[in-house]
Amino acid sequence: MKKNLHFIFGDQLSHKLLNLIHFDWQNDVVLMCEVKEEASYVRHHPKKIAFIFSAMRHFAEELRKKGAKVEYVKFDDENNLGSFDAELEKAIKKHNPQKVLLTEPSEYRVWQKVINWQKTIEIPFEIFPDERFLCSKIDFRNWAKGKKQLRLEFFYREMRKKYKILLDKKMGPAGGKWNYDEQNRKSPENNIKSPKRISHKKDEITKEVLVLVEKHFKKNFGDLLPFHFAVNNSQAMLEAQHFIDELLPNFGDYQDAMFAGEAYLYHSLLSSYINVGLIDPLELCQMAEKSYLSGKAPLNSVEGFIRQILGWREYVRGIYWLYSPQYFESNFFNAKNNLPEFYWGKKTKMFCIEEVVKQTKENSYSHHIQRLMITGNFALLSEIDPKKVHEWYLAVYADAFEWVEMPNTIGMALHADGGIMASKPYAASGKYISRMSNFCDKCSFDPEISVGSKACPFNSLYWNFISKNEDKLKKNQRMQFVYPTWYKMSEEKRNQILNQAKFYSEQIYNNEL
Ligand code: FAD
Ligand code: DLZ
Ligand code: SF4
Repeated sequence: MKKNLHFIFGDQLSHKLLNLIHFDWQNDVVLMCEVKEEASYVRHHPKKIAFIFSAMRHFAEELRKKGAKVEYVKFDDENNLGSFDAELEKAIKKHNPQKVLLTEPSEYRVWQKVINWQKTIEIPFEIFPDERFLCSKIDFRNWAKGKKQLRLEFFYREMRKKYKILLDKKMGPAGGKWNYDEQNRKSPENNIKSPKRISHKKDEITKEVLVLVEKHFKKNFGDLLPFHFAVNNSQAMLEAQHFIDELLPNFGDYQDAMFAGEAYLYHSLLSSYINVGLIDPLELCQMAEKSYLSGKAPLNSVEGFIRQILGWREYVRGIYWLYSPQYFESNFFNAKNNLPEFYWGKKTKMFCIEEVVKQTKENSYSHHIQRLMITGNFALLSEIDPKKVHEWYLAVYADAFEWVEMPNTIGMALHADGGIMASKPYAASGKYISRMSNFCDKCSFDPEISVGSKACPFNSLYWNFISKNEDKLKKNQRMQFVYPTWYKMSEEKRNQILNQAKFYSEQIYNNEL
């Protein structure tokens, strides 16, 4: 009896993969490999590499326990050839399979490899859709067809109906509204303190991986230790249940809040687990819905959480595949600056940036509003080249895979796609940051001041951005109140602000801010 070879990538750690459903437990072989090419296409945070390698090794063990033969190539194996191409070729030579089976990779880069294998390798490939995603690429394309604007809200409503999540008896939205976002913008309170998070005991597999990562990746930005990540499905589900029971009730209220020293607030920290396959996104939405139906969590929290997963997560994946590869080149504002060194931990006087970068370095995590309104907003206002910003986000976060990171960075944070994803740029001055966080209380700059030595850099950079991009933004309906405010200022004031922005831009360029 001839065998098949199943190639499983590092973000496909799910027993529900369609190719595994076709697995012949008597004969077939699984190939998994830790390769230099994947571990270094950007300088990934050490925690991210440790998490992925440990989760891969645990998944391989689970498959072995179920009776599968697994060809697992460790990063420091002597004969590791360093790339998917070479390891696949080696495994084919060794096992002489009838066919190679795999689930479509999540990223365009790896998809190009698969296309190339089909052309150059003589044995047949069978490629399965990735059904962990709740909207297929074709369904998204069909939804997008003929639409002038691809707005999340309408896509999200379709997804709620398709999966019958949070619907009333008449198939309308539970509680009468589809979206409770306006209830999810509470400012932080002074004594905010979120519940303690679950930490997992490190087993021998994780300990071995930590030694390996320390040896090979210690020059990458980020702290390897302490390492708290779940590395298998049962640990990840413990975290999911803990989130649903202890944190979800407050998730909505504090979704947009930022607080110094509180990196996680009421966010779930589940993105990395969902993205690599340790948690099934639909199951998680159903757990959240159950919590609402049993009266444990309020609707604004549950709807807000489900919208992120059933809505945003699927929507950004749809956008990524609809517009790849041209999306990679988007640069609507023609931004060309380098990423300042303080994104890599060099000291800055701006407390908000310093705090978010510090949390990122320590945890390989930062919550959505910090990614969008602090590091993302600053990159937008200071005209940093989208490719450089994209590489930073892809490197530093444990949940970063290009299909989800790129639309969020290029589209949502930088508006570099010219408005495919967001109807207006998420540009904001220091006043927004002051309202949604306690960062400004700890900063030497003042969010109320735009000119002078105490002026918050976000303020003048914001108006500079508005002024410079007037031709691109003035006609935007959602910016209609911005330009009258700018022109209501005296010419002298406007010039002072623009000079201040010039001063700060030079400081940023010289890494002096
Ligand atoms: P929660 O706030 O608890 O949200 C619940 C879940 O919803 C998340 O686990 C995630 O699966 C999903 N979700 C929420 N927002 C989004 C979104 N905008 N897009 C897709 N899924 C979403 N998310 C990633 O998974 N990987 C990335 O590389 C990534 N890069 C980002 C870059 C930028 C510039 C921005 C603005 C956002 C990015 N996001 C990314 C989206 C979001 O910030 C993270 O999903 C979220 O912070 C993860 O933390 P959490 O699990 O605690 O999320
Ligand atoms: C992110 C990552 C890293 C750091 N290393 C590996 C690896 O060595 N082997 C592997 O199979 N996957 C790795 N990954 C995740 C892959 O980049 C991910 O599977 C692809 O992005 C799929 O498109
Ligand atoms: Fe950031 Fe400005 Fe507030 Fe300082 S004053 S924390 S730079 S927004």
